[in-house]
Amino acid sequence: MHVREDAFLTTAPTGPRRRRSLPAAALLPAMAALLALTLAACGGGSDDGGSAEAEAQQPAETATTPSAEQSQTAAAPGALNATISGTITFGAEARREPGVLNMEADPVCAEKNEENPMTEQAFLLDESKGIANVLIQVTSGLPDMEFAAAESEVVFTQSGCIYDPHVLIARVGQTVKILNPDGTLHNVHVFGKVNEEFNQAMPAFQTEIERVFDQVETEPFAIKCDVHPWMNAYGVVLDHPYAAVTAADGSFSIPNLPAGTYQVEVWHELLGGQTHEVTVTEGGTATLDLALLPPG
Ligand SMILES: [Cu+2]
Repeated sequence: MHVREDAFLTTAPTGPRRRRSLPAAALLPAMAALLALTLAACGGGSDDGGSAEAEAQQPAETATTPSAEQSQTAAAPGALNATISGTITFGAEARREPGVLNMEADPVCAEKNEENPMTEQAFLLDESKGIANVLIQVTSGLPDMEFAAAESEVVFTQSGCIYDPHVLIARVGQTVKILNPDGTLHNVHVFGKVNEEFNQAMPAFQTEIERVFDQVETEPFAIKCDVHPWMNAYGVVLDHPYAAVTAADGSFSIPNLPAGTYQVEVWHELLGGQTHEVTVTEGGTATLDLALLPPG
């Protein structure tokens, strides 16, 4: 990671092309083979997540056999209309409620949270045990293609003395706008392992800084505030747009994929990570519903 020294980035950086040793000429047969595998193994998701329940369903229309010509069409990486979506829930029988954060160490933070005390962000369950802040990312299987450009910036806010979002997805080269509207001292300590670690104080008067991550880093790294020990978040840096963080109800959606078979990593800071193979057909939606269990 490095400090952006130029002015505010107004044009969206284009993500780098996927580095892959497979020659382009070999891609079409390979994709056709993947499609054949998809058709042969209806409902072909697999689960290597041990006790977690995994389900990766094919849409009903994949039961019909397309012509060879249609197969060629489906294999073309240009058709970006497949979706992987699902809901991540907490699989244990008993609910676990997040603790209320005690912010008395900083009167500014305490006052901001006086009426609606903030809870831990690590374990937010809705009434159906959907878990927020689970990271879902495609980790392999993407063809050699030009990915959609990143938004010009992603915002990471220190608001009410917590980080928002709790799990940050940034693209390589994308501006990360870090805001401090709290009127108190924060510091942003990013524990990158591939990207350079950095630690920058943001006094009350410093309401905005910008950073850029310059390396792919798919293993979530911690982001902490050394001033307020309850403030923590996680981040990844990707060279493609195929990742999501679950919403308050545990749902997620990764759209605009080409048809294919992908390794999809699901990660939660307390419940760990697991990888699932998901096959999705052109125009189809593959469902990845998981019930995560506490480790051990
Ligand atoms: Cu802070």
